[in-house]
Amino acid sequence: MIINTPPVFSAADYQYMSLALREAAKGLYGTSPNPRVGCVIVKDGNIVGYGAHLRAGEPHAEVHALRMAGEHAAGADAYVTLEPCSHFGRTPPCADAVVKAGVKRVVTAMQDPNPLVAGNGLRRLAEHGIEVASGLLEHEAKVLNTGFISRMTRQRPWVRSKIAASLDGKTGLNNGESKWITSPDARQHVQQWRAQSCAILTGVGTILADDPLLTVRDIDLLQKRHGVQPWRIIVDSQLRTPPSAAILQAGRVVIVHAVRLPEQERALQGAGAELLALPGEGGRVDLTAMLHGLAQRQINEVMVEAGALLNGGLLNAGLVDELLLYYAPILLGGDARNMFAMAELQSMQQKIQLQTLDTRQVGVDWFIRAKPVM
Ligand code: AOF
Ligand code: ZN
Repeated sequence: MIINTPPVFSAADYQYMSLALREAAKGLYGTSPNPRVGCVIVKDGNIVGYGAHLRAGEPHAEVHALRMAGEHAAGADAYVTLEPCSHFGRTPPCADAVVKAGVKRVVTAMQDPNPLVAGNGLRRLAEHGIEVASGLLEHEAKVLNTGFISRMTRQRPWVRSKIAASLDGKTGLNNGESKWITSPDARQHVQQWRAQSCAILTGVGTILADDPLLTVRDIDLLQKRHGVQPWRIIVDSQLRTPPSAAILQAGRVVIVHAVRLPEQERALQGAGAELLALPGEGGRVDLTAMLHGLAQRQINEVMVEAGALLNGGLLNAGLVDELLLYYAPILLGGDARNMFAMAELQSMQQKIQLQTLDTRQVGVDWFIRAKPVM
């Protein structure tokens, strides 16, 4: 079997896979719940076809590329950022289409973590005498599909907590005032994270304090999402969300609660919300169960835009995969309004270690992307 031996790739292989990854990135905002996948087909050193998966239910990347290549696909090399699928989903198996087109060699960046595929696609190609190699620019392909991989392998979405704070780590004033700490540039940056998320997660405290919409406002980004707003998920153990809350107006809202209050539940459903009852310890929502519930709803990537309580709860439970921190060059002082509700540490050994993934200036603000080291 060729699949697990590390093959040696040529410089041309790297080049074509890079192009396939650029194709895949076209699906950054629009393929959910499917992965972002790109494909490039090369015959005698010429690119004869390319394509990306753009929307669930529509053709996969390989199908677009094969259609463009037509008869030139026979004897060609295909570069795909994900193992071609072998199952009937909303669309028929790509592996069969690749075989039928007479492709000679298939290079993939990564295996499909979907248990319905998981190596079967590559195996099917190899069984038909197609030369198969996997693992080229695998890291880049995985980064593009962190959320999909997380849902398939951990049965929970990838969780990014976004927090805007002053340089002394305060998210607002004690009197509740919190608009606007960071600059319009930072807020535009945030729009891109929102736009690539399947859901925005917040707490009822934020709803009561700010009455936010948590929608994608950027028209171009919303268009790339086919006009579909991300789900908005509200953690609201005691069902305190008012049915008049602005967030309910745009639809696609799930309220996750712990108590049962039939009348309030009916009022919120009447206002368009879906309800998910997940009672946990101390009358609070079980956050781990909630993330599993979101994965069951095919949510790959979650962005948390919440206050210290929910951010702290998720962090303490080890459920935050990434922090997106925006620091404004201001100082706010005070001794409340921290970024995370966390118990006072007794020793430095209890600290939460972060691994920095990215630092950059965004307008006048600083952006730090970091990963808690578990
Ligand atoms: C590929 N190429 O471009 C994509 C793949 O419901 P369907 O038919 O769209 O199938 C979705 C599954 O197919 C998805 O969970 C993943 O395993 C795979 N996605 N496969 O060969 C593509 N988007
Ligand atoms: Zn497919």
